[in-house]
Amino acid sequence: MGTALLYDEEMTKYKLLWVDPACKIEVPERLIVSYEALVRSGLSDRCISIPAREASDSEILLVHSELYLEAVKKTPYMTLEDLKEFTLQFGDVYFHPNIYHCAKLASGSALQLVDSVMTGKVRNGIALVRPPGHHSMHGAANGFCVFNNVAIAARYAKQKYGVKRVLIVDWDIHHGQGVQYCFEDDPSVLYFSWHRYEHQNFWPNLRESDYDSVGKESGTGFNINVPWNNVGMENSDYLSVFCHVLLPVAYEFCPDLVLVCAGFDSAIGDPEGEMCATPDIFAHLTHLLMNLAGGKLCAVLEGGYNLTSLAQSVCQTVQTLLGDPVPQLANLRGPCKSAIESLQCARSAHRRYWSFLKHAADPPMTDISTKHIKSAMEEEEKTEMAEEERCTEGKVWPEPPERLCPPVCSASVLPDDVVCPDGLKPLSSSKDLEPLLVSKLKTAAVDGDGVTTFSRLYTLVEKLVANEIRNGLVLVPDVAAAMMCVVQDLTSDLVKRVLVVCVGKEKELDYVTTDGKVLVVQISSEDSEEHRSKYYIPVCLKKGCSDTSGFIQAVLGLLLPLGYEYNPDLVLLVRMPGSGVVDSMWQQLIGLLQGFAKGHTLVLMQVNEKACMGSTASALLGHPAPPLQDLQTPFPEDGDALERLRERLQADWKMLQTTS
Ligand code: X5A
Ligand code: ZN
Repeated sequence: MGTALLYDEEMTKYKLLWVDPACKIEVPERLIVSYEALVRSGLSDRCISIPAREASDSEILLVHSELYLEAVKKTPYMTLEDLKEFTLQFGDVYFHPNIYHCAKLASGSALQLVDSVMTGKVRNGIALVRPPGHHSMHGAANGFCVFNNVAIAARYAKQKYGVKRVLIVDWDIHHGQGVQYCFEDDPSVLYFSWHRYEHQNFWPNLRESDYDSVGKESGTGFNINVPWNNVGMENSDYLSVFCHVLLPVAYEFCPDLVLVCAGFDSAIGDPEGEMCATPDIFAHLTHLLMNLAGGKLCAVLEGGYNLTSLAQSVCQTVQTLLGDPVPQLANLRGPCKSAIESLQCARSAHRRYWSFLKHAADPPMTDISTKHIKSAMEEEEKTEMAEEERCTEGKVWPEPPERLCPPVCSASVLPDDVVCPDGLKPLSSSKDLEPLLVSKLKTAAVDGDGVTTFSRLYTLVEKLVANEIRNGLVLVPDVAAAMMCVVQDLTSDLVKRVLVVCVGKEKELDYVTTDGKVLVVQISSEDSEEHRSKYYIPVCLKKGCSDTSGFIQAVLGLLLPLGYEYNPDLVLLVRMPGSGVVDSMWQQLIGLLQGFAKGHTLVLMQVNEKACMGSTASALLGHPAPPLQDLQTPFPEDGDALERLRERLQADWKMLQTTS
């Protein structure tokens, strides 16, 4: 199962034919540089190339009015003067004799992509298209958009494949108001958008782009807006909104298909967005969506006007769709004040519709008078910034580092009598252990076989760290002892930071260091509050790990932000015997954890838990996790406890902040 790439040079063959400062950034080179970057990096060769096609009238009419379609149909025959005049009835858009043809190809490309994914020809894919789509409305072109490619694709997927729930994630820096209008009253399509807003002072300056537009009628709760009221948002701000707003709702919604309005004007250097998130953030945004809907993800290009930033961001997205390890993000310092306010507003606006947000705090003070003061303060913050720092043309950022795939994806250390799951490479060679460690193992009553296992485990850790192997699965007679060994003796001088995720009960975790070399997050039904420290974080769920609702909430709202801020070099995932964790949740956890430490995850399991070896192997090999279906309403006390824990930890871990 591969990744589809849709591209047709024809879509570079229209451009602005007159002077219009509002439209001059939407150039054919946007598509050319994006595609060329994929070719140059060798990524396009690794994708499955799918031909574009024109969308039919009836497909376009899934979203647009007959009147509008008939009007656009006439544009290829118009004179320059006619085109200019035709353009005038819409906002920030231009027409060209060839744009109708390109617009049909753009929508048709999105539909070809949906077909490829829904028929199982590919797992996921991207369509590089012009014109973009998310601003166009039922009867109007707008914001460089003619037909609403993604909205048409969503309706098409529902109609042709009987898809029940579609999630649309719009990470473009503009509000896709066309998509919002299309699905406002439709609970089968959940639309999420973040966008530069500046208290309605940024284009398209709509009141309905604010966080309180949550949808209408039966679609109430299925429209999520996160307005950015300041420029200069960074990686931390974007990830915080994913962890604390989008992902909880997306997992509760449980889509059958994910569509991405993949605009890259939200990246650094873009003259429209003026944001500061780096191109490698898109590797993470993509990765975080790849375990929803069983991996069925279709990305369709929208905006992106800094050609360098655009090309890099497209490459990051495609490389992630292909399953390459995601890059580490250093120095995430938590969301800025303005971002916290935005996400707090969005969370509180939606807490009555989504049980995973039920415990969100009240919105910060918002009456008209304070809004003005806030605006003024934010304005001041902006002007305080050095002019050259704000000037996007002058912005420079390092090129994202190369993402090297280790020669081996997944290796295993198993007892001799256990058959190795398909695709895993059994590790046979073992290294001589230090005598000190051997004697330590002996005193811990580890037998000869155990010593062999531990020496292989040591070899595996070394190879992970050396980037020779991406991840590993180890079956041991005693996970608690193995965990202690790995944490104490094996990793300390090899890796700077180890994130230990312990699933299930284990009381003796107090050997954890306080120097920050190890961060332990333990999810269980055991309350070990008295041992709590910055680097030892026990999460207590009433029904333990068997409660998938509580578990996924803890993973999204706690573990992910902690992991991002900690930025480990190795993730040690320990499955305590009898943890009760459900298979699909276990696979989701493994999938999500692979966003850390360049995918270097080491899974420790007890020999008698062979039954879940297959699903563990599948997740380690990068296969999408099955969706978490029919989630129960979480226990209120768990939500409360999680919220309290998060509040308490906010001082130490800024990525946990959800309130100002
Ligand atoms: C698709 C897209 C932006 C339009 C900006 C008009 N459109 N000022 O990014
Ligand atoms: Zn945009």
